[in-house]
Amino acid sequence: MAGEPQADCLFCKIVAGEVPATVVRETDTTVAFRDINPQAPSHVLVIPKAHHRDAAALAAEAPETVADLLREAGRVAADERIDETGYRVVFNTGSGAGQTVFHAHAHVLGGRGLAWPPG
Ligand code: DGP
Repeated sequence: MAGEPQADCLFCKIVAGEVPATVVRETDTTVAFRDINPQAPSHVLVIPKAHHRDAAALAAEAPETVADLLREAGRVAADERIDETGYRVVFNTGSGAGQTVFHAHAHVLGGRGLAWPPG
């Protein structure tokens, strides 16, 4: 069922505390933790605690949580002090776009120049 924890999902295991992560923020509906393979000096993932396979599924299945996620992305940026220089919020959606973990997550990236268009 949409939103239920999935036994084979890495990010559900991080939410459950079964896989360690460096958590920087947490709310009733979201967790933010440092990416294990940072692509910028500041690289934090913000995820819904409930399992949804990608951003589009999250928006369809739990639209109120999209607002929570984006609010937390902004708070992460402020905490990381990348809000004044500029930062990027990225939802890789589908394997062709680089999604490797199929539990919705926003990448919050900053602390260096960010080229456009992205690769
Ligand atoms: P994506 O490729 O968009 O699905 O992003 C998945 C991100 O998850 C990727 O940047 C690396 C990160 N990641 C993968 N495994 C772990 C892990 O065990 N811990 C943490 N903190 N991040 C992970």
